[in-house]
Amino acid sequence: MDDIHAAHIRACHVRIALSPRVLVVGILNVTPDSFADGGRFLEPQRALEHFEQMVGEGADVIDVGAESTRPGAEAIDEREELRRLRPVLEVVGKRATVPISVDTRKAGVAERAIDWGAVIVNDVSALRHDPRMASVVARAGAGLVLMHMRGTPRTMQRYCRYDNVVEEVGDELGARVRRAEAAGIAREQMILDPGIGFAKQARHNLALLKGLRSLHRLGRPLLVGVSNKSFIGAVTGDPVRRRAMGTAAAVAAAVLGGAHMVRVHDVGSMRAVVRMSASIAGT
Ligand code: HH2
Repeated sequence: MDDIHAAHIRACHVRIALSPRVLVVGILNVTPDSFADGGRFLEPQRALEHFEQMVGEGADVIDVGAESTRPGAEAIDEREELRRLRPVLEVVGKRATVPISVDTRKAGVAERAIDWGAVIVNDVSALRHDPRMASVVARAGAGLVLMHMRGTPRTMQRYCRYDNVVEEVGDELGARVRRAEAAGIAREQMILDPGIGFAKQARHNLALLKGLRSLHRLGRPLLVGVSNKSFIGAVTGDPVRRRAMGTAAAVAAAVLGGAHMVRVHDVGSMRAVVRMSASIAGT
């Protein structure tokens, strides 16, 4: 990696972490099987069009993922993950006007994605999956999303036992922050995420949204991903294609609860929800 790219990476994620605005992270899933948009953007041309559309709609960051992490999902190997990411990241990576994050648990994928232009690694395993991930992130100086989960996407729903979910998620995230720090990653690089839908039942997700502000004790920006998730269907009875209104309410709750970034599929609509709820929160 050259010095200019390294400086660009640092500048991007520092700017993100210090932003006074609530940021909208647009989701781009180049997968055949994601729960909400699987198969829609697997074809590179369609993925690139969707990328540009989200930029046009005001996305502040775009999170590109090639492996579904929905409950029960089977893992894919590194070659396949890179095969899906490459045609998108090679085109937009260094030319995009917004920072790109890569949603991966694999160090080899993160490394290539950073070479192609990603500035943030969104690791839903919070460094538990790949022992090499911490050194890749530390060396690149990239941003790092540490998300709360127990087990793996395939097994996580076996581990939904909590006495006090808000406190336990906070404590477990705190432990991941310390682990990352011990591996040479600066706190300034980290963004924390309570992992809505990961090793949680609907009532845990609702409690986390209600109690979100208490995670400010960890001292890092909070990213929250509620978009179209099944806890919304559990409350409203809506199938995944009809969860826009439930998503809007959950995004508003996250913003009013102190989220710094929200991860959404529909950038255009949710940007308005973020602006409105952030204006109310700021008054
Ligand atoms: N949710 C999903 C995937 N990655 N990363 C973070 N940091 N936070 C989240 O809440 C989160 C995430 C699941 O959503 P999606 O990417 O739409 O689905 P799939 O995993 O099926 O591709």
